[in-house]
Amino acid sequence: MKEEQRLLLLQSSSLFAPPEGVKLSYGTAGFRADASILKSTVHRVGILTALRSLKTRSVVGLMITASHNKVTDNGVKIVDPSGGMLSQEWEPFADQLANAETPEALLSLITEFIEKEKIPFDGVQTAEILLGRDTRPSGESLLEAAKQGISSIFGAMAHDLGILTTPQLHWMVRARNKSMAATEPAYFEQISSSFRCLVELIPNETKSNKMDNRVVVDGADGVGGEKLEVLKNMLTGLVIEVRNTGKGGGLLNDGVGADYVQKEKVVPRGFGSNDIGIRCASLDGDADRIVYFTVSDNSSSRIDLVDGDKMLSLFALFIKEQLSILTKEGNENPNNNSQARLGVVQTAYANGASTDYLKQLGLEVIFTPTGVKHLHEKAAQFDIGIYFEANGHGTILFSEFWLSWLEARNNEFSLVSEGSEQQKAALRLLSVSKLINQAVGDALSSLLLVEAILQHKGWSIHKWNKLYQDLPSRQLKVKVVDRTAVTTTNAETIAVSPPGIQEAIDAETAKYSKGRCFIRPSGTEDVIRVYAEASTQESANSLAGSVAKIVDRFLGFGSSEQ
Ligand code: NG1
Ligand code: ZN
Repeated sequence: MKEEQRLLLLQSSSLFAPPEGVKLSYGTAGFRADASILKSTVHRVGILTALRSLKTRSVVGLMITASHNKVTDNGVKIVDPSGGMLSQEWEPFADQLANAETPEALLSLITEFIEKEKIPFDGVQTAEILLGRDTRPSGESLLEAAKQGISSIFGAMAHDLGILTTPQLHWMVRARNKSMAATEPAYFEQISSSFRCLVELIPNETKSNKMDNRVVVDGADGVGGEKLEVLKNMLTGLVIEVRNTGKGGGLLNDGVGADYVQKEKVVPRGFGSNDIGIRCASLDGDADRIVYFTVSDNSSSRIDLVDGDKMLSLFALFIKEQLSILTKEGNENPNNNSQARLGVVQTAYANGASTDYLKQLGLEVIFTPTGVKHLHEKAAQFDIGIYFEANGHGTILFSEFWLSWLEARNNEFSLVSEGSEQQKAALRLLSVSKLINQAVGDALSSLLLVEAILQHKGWSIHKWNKLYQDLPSRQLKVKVVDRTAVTTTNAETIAVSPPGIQEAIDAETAKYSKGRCFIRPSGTEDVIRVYAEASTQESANSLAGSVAKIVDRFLGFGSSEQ
């Protein structure tokens, strides 16, 4: 490393002292903590992002957000050139950088890493980084720290794209590396025009149904509400009312948002008895998750939840139907024998009834550990891979190979059977691949896909919700002395350590009809999570409660909380 470069790094880093006595770790959601202690971490992630760009010789992204966490928290994560999350191999280095105690220690780590990873660091190669942040008040000064980190690497350039949803930034990084327009207008144009195509392709039988085309969306008082206000004006045939847009003085994620609605199963702020019967949805603070709900008839504060598993089921059903139209017999074309490999990916938190439903549709269902990077990686192995976490984070991935095949089929149809049912199915699938974010889960594109499919099928939210009935479930968290004492296997469904705990859980679970229960250490909070399902709500509660006590007995302080 050249002397000027060393001096620049030392000088820049000396302005950002790390917090004392705090060890941060780059988890599934990047670094997350109280915003007041994050400046040095974000500065160092700025440096790391520049190195990532040099190493990959591509444009990468840096997003400042803490998603569904409270407004005083913030976080930072890196977007890889594909538009996905930072490669897991670099995560340990991110931890080391964040926790280096002095500028000198930081510099020597960087020097070693550059050598080990053979990062081109000759000043010839340039680095380019797209920056985004959510609406948190701390975002602006943290973004400044990121810029200073980036500019402490010679030849690194940052483009500040301002306030964005997390999926918008991922989408733009992906687009940039494919030499496509990587702007917000281009994003809105792509998702609104593909939505329009899907609506134009609605079968005449359902078009004549007087479909309820209104949806009310809780924007979590965050960036998603703000962006949806823009997007909604670009759509026809769908009326979106946005509440909790962040403009009315409401506090981000405070009694609002997808995480709150899904976990608490109550209405978000601003919703109540006037909304009974209306189709509602809730975004999280950075708009990468969405759940649907209706206000319950019995109590205006309770909801009937339509979660990520049901979205996955609706999407899988629609895609399967379109694929079977596309590959209908009677077409003698030899190119027509390429059956798409369709796979669905879930985690152990998926409601058991959803898994049964998907299997009954004849689909291949695969389980991975929690965290979208695991689901995404699996889904990418299929021609069409659909993944969702129960909490509403997920998307549909189409392989480049299969999309080229589909484009070619569509071109053939244009020549020989323009306007045929098969061509319409091909066009619908092509539109889905453009509407649904190919980089990460995206609440705005998932919202439009749900709306398009419901209109296509002429279904109400109630009809959709009846695809299957959720098994009653209960999630608890238990504070323990050391959560790393729990290790798991089999997509986190079996606890390998501490010894004896799985046997105790099994013995308890066996007492319940349709009982299923597992524990795992959270990746984002200092707790052990307990998940239980059973045939009634009382028994799910009781099973979760008993297993929480087991966890407490093996590992705890003697206190468990919800
Ligand atoms: P942890 O804290 O590891 O359970 C939570 C969610 C994940 C994921 C991450 C954020 C549950 C049970 N877990 O992870 O699904 O969204 O936060 O990346 O909802
Ligand atoms: Zn989020």
